Amino acid sequence: MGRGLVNRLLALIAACAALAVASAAQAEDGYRLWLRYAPLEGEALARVRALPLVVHADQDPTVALAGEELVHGLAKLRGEERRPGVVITASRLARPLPPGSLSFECRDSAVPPGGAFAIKPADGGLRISAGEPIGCLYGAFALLRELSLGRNPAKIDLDERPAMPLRLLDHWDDPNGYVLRGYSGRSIFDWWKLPEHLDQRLVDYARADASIGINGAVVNSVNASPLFLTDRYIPKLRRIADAWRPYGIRLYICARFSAPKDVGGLPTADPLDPAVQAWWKARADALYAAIPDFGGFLVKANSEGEPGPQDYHRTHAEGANTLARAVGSRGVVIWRAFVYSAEDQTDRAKQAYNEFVPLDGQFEPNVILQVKNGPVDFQPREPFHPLFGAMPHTRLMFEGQITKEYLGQATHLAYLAPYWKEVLDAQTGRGGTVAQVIAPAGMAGVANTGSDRNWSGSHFNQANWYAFGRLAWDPTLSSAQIAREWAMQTFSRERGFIGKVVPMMIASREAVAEYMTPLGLTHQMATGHHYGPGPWICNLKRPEWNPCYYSRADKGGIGFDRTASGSNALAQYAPSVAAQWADPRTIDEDYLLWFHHVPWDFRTPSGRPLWGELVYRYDRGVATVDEMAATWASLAPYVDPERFADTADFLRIQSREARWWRDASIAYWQSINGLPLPAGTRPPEHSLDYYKALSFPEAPGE
Ligand code: GCW
Repeated sequence: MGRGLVNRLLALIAACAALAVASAAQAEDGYRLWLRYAPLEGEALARVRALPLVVHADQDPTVALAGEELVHGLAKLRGEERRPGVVITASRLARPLPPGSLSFECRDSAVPPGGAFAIKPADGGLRISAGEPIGCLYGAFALLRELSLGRNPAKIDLDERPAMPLRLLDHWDDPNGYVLRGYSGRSIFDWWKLPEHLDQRLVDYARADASIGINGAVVNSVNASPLFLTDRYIPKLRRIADAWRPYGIRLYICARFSAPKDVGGLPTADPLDPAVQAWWKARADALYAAIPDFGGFLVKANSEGEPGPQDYHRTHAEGANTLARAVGSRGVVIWRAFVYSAEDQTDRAKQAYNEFVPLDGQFEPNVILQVKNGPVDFQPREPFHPLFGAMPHTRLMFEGQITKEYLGQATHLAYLAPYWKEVLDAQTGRGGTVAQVIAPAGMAGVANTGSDRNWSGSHFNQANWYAFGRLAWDPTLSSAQIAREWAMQTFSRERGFIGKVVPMMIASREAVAEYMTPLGLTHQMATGHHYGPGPWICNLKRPEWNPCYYSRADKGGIGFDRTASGSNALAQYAPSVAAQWADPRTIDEDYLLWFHHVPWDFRTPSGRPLWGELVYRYDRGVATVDEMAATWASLAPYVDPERFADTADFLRIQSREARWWRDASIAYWQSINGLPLPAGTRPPEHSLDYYKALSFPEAPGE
């Protein structure tokens, strides 16, 4: 081979390699989340090109990050390679800025602290002002979001402040990297390699959180290992806290209540024991010495076998207060209200209220009670938790589950903003909506992040992380608005895409509720994995772990009587709220079987008997999933091939499994009520025994 040919071949190989790198760089694997800043087009592009890059580089690391983000984001939106921009220092900012500049004022006493910001036209350009540097970072992300949505910079005029102080993610991650109820790979925290090695993913995570206003994360599971309270873990925690600080993310840990015994060498963990109190104080001091802005402790106590103050005949308040005094004004103790006992067999849905309402007023001021959205457990639909509004002297925080343990996990598409909004917007009848009740505290979401390249197990599950942050920032945002901004930033701004994908997202959660647990049924998932149907399960050692406990299905009817003739859980709600749900003939049907046991031939408002209505709802859920799959198929022209195919595959799984849910459930109800299927109904594909015999050793477990 002649030298010329060899050279040409080498050049060709190099060119191919370069192309491969370029296309790998373009690969849409979901890692960039909603922060893709895809190039604008047409007028929007021209307008953003006209904005000069002028960035005020303060000494503060958060302001520097805000500047970086703007430089990076604007360059991307302009379709340019990354450019440094024009950086002017704090001292030079006093000089007049070039007209049309984009500038920061991050210590503006006219703007309140705590993340608030304003973006206003100034000197022919725009100024982001904030009371504290973190407000500038939020402002930078907000500006980039507005521009990404195609907004005209000349018309941007924002004045925002977060609706609540704590906007947290709770990670149910174990020290060995296992994520409880995690469906997106392993933990993002690699405790084994920390503190020396900090994975870049943890920085990218903090940036994504900051972009939606999240300001704290609890790094370990509520079923807590005491390891996190040992000296050995302090440098690991510090390394993360240092990396997160510029993004405004405070680090919290779950504290195992028995830690004084487990790792403290004490004979007891009795919260009233002075040695135990001194131990907690010393632990808090050690944490604050390493991490001055440490957020505090989250505690799951006396719940599902976790240790707690009741092991020593102390109340939850006595337990919480011991930790709260140790932390003092430096942080908070978030105490979970998710308790239900094996002994109390009245109604699981009533137990948290019964346990905590009598303690109202007994908690230290830095204790916050964290209450799940509904009284049972993150089901596809639950009425709001009766504790909201019932403890006027205690700060209550909302706990939602982003990870979708009971809503199809990684594969089923369910956009959760409508779900959370249903609760946040609910009138408690005791001083406002749930969103108003929690405003002095905040919201925590059980995170869906993991080591998967796309972070959340599926591309659409990213929308739930996004929506959670946005709602904690502003619960008055509509589900559609959040879906729209997420989809535009994550996939495509094209009208043809947005006009179809947003309604598809909005319908998705209702579809899941209908093919899994229609008409207010609850907890019909199989034991362990909580993914597929198991309505027949009735032999678990704790009655309230059994689906049959919740359905109360028998020959005579179905549903849980929570009225005065039953458990009377209804009485835990304010009279105005209880009145809406008291009568099975007038209740919103979505809650019918949550509150009422009704005969199979009960006439529903639709005119159909209950059995017919139930089957109708299962079918409608299945049909909606089929429509979602068809909608997605029509969106191929707008979406990159990787993410298009991933989503199409998952929708195929969801279509098949929606039928599984419907068929297995109907087969089981029929075995109980002995009724024929309503005319024209497709019979279940298999026998009940077939569904009962299915087992899934490969499913993510508990
Ligand atoms: O949703 C249920 C889960 C448990 C979990 C518990 C809780 C951390 O099935 O795995 O345990 O709730 O919230 O404490």
